[in-house]
Amino acid sequence: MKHLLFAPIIAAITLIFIVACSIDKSDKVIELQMADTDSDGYINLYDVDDDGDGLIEIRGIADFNMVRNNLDGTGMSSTRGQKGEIYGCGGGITLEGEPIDSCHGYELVADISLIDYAKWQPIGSCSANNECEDAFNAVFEGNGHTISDLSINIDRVAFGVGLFGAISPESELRNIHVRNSMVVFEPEGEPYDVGILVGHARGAYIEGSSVVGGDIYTTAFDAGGLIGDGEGATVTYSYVDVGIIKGASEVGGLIGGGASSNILYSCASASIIYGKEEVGGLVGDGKNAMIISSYAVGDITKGETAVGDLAGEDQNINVKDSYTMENTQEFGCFEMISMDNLTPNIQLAENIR
Ligand SMILES: [Ca+2]
Ligand SMILES: [Ca+2]
Ligand SMILES: [Ca+2]
Repeated sequence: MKHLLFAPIIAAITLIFIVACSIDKSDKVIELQMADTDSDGYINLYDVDDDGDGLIEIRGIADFNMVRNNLDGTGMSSTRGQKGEIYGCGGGITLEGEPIDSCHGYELVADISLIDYAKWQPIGSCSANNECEDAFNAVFEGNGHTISDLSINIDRVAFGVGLFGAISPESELRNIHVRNSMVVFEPEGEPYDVGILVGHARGAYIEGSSVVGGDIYTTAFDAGGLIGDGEGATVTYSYVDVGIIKGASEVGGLIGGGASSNILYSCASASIIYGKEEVGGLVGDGKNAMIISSYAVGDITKGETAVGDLAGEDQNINVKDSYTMENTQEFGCFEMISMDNLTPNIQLAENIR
């Protein structure tokens, strides 16, 4: 019975501790907001780029939605097509010691769930297959954070469908991890360019990113787990581990239309990839592509003509140290890349860029 005497005391101490912690926590938040981390004269509360690296911090879904308003990443805008807030853009220095005095993109500082968006509107678009004035045209650094529960269902013809619809050749997407996606895009007509991370990414650069868990059902040409149309794009250290990828033609695990693309240290795994023509485990159309140390996991491709476990169309393709593995059950891409001890060779990637 003696311990009962202590119960109210313990409860009181616990309560005091909880209250003290919450005061301490909110004090810390205020302290952080009042600080000027990059010493540029703007306290963090008003600085859109606290760390001064030229990338605007994205702290949650509201911020992420604003990316579509300023596709050049020069400011944080709540109005479509306007530059928006630029207070504190930059403030730090580049690796070369040059001062950074403007913003050129965004960076995630938290994981984001899109669970409340039953029909996500892709960021950036093309008005026709290759007319992409409204493409995202900046850097998006994911800092290893996840964007989960992406759901896209579009019933009109569009060009560029994905988390990002279309990105420009000058764009870079880095270290973004997309989890648990469903992309349905089956309109009447001739739609193009569907990928879970990005629909249209001709000539762009994508590094250290992944798509895990998800399906694509589309009647579009150029459909891929990571990128729909990645002609001339460079993809490094990225992987896809998904279920079904169904497209019209040029359908691939990593990239659908990947003519002249550079694929390095990357991997794709799907339960099935199918389309009519140019269907590949890694890339659908791999004409003139360069594939180095990259993999497709599984014997999973189905189509009528130009079907391959690694590449569908493989005219003039340049493949080094890349292969397919017929065991989707035992190993996914992440395990494959880990097992193979792929030493990150950023130097090589930068040379290619
Ligand atoms: Ca500052
Ligand atoms: Ca920043
Ligand atoms: Ca700043």
